[in-house]
Amino acid sequence: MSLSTAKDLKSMDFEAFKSEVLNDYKIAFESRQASLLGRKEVLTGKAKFGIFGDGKEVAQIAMAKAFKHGDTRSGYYRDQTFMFATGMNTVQQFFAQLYAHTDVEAEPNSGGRSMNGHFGSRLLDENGNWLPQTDRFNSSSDISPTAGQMPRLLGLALASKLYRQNPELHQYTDFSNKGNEVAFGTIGNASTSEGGFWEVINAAGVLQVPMVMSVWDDGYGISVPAKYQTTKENISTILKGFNSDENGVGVDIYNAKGWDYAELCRVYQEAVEHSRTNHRPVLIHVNEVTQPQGHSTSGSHERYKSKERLQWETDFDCIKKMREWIEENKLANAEELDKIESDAIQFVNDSKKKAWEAYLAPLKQDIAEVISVLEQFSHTSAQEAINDLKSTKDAIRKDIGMAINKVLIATIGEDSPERQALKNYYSNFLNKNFERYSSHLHSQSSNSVDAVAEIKAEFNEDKMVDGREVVLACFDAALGRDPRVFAFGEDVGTIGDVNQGFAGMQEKYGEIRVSDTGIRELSIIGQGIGAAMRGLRPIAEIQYLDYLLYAIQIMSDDIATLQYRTKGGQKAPIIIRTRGHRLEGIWHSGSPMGMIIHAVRGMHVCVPRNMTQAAGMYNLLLKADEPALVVECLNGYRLKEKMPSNIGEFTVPLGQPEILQEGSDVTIVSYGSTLRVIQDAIKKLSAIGISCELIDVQTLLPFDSKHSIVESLKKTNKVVFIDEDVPGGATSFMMQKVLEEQNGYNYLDAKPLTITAKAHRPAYGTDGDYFSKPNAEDIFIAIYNMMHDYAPARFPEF
Ligand SMILES: Cc1ncc(C[n+]2csc(CCOP(=O)(O)OP(=O)(O)O)c2C)c(N)n1
Ligand SMILES: [Mg+2]
Repeated sequence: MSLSTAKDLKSMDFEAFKSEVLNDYKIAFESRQASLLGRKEVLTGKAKFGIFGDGKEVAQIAMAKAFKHGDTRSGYYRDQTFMFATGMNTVQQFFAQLYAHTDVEAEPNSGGRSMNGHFGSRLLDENGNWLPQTDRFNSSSDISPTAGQMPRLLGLALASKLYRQNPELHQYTDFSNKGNEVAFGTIGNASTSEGGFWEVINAAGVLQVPMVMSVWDDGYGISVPAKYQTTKENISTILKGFNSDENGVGVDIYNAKGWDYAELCRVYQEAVEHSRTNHRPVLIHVNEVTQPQGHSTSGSHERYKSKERLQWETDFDCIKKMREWIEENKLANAEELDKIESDAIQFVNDSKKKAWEAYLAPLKQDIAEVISVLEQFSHTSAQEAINDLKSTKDAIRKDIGMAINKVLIATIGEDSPERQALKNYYSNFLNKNFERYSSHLHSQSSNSVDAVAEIKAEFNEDKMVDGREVVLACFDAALGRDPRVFAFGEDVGTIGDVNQGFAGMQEKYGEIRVSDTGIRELSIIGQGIGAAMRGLRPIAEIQYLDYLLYAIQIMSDDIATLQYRTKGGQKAPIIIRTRGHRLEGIWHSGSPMGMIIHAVRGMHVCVPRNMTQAAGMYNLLLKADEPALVVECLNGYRLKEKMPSNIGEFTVPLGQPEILQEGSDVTIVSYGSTLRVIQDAIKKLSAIGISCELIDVQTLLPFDSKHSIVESLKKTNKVVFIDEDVPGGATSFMMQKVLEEQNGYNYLDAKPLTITAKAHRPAYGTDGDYFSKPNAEDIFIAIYNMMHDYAPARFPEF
């Protein structure tokens, strides 16, 4: 479609103008039809859930007109019209998602993984490499948590600022044309109640980034009206203080009515132009929006909207209003418009049918195939299974799985070639469905962390330096080597972070590369996510591990799911740097590693014991294309380490434990700051003849990819897992990995142990720490008792 602006519309000749308007009407009308038919598909059982963009069509047509190649969207489930108008989705693809078609050609948003209305364009090719972004329209991939699109939006907009202000980035023309791209956000009125919305609006005002935020305001959030959502029931009224004025630049606020095509085109044109040219965040409050079919297929809006409201929604339906406007302005008569509408109905119907047939075709093929395998089987259960499959209307893969399993259960003990053939078929079937439903938790590209070659650290001289100087030298090398690398966080800029890991880096590389942020952990991470999606290499710092909780939601919902939810269509190789485990008090010495690793499967989680290991992990991560969290040891910055001579190059591979000390009686598995405490205990144990093998896992995710720890158990036949997390935290995870996954239970002569911190947060002060966290004495006693149980004669009661 043509994407001329409202200004262009005026200068166009009448025929071109008319044809553009009618094309807009056609798209809006088709989108409405898609909503109406989509809902029917759910109600008749062909799809499981539906949420649609009815009532928002005209505003999105206007937004699409201002959207240019290279721009990016971060929005939510109401945006189908925008996706149609920009060509990022076809109507057929929209229905393919409704049916959960698992082919990314048919369903490019998510390969059938996300429910309908969760949009996203393919930013990667089938090998996981970046596609160009500047020659096309882009959409980041939607998530369901309301306002979850906000943090990422900030980073998408910030990337333009970096690309504009740092001339060294001008070479990356696939990602940006000198920062002229705008990031478009959309959000529902009720979702502006979320903290993330306010955090990002404020941060965008501080950062002055090209972000165009649209609020689709239908007065409700499911059933809850604006009265309970928004002060003064009006988001743009209360945002007025953000407007640029004599006190400075801010976020400029615009208003438009959701049914007023001409006004919407004008406002979008003006607001987006302002944002693009001046790199200014703007917010467009699109008011008087309707939701003709109610919130979703889960219920009807007659339950909570008054008769008057329902009547108003009918009268001010944007498509009805647009049609009236076209007729009033004599751009088309009723007959022409009727024709557009009937063609649109036909087109959407056809698209829906094609999507359904395309969705069914591979299923039918799978069913025919399994039936032919089952037909080889003489057992009665096979005939029953065939009958079940044949009699199930629109059978799905679950039915196939159930049918095969039923036959295998009925024929347990039968050793026939037919049964073997069915077992083979079953395992093939499970593999194919693993690919369909479980692939791409991590990068499968040639830049995955596993693909990066190991380069060992080298040491020319024995000079010892403070640990913080090692990470500093690593960051200095990274910033010097690659203009895409930039770092930011609280106190990262002027003072170079609270522990001086970036000391002097802002002076050396400029404020655009090394910067301070406000205290806003959620959007610090979002800043990194969006920038990483536009080809940059952000190092986002969270000052202390204890404050990662403010960001864990977006790490879990957005970063960790990104590759998975797009079936390899998008990536955000952000590095999150933080420090933790041990220092002082309830909020400066937490080590909630179990909580973190359970929340962020899909990311890597590194727990380096010292700054040299940390530096090697940063070097590796910067060569790879995957997101990771690195938790440095808070009490390690002043400990002395040797400076590697190849500080910018050496890598520490992920998922490879290191044996720090060899021993023969007990295997101790741990990581991070605790290792130093364990080393004290080991000395005491060794003095009385207990030999410990100490293993540093180095990374919790991935965990010991080559199953090396079990080798130690084969020798010691005893294992202890130690950390500073709560009981049953990350130690239980390590235990499951070693005993179950690596079959370590086979080699045990003693009950496996975990030694952890107490269930409460650590108390303040040296004694608080001593009695809250595992100490050398606790560890000594626990391991001694283990040896006593095993060999009481040699090791009498403690
Ligand atoms: C964090 C979170 N809380 C609750 C929900 C459930 N939920 C989905 S949509 C919605 C209402 C959103 O209303 P609004 O932002 O006005 O968007 P609209 O649907 O009206 O366009 C709610 C509560 C959710 N998805 N995420
Ligand atoms: Mg709403």
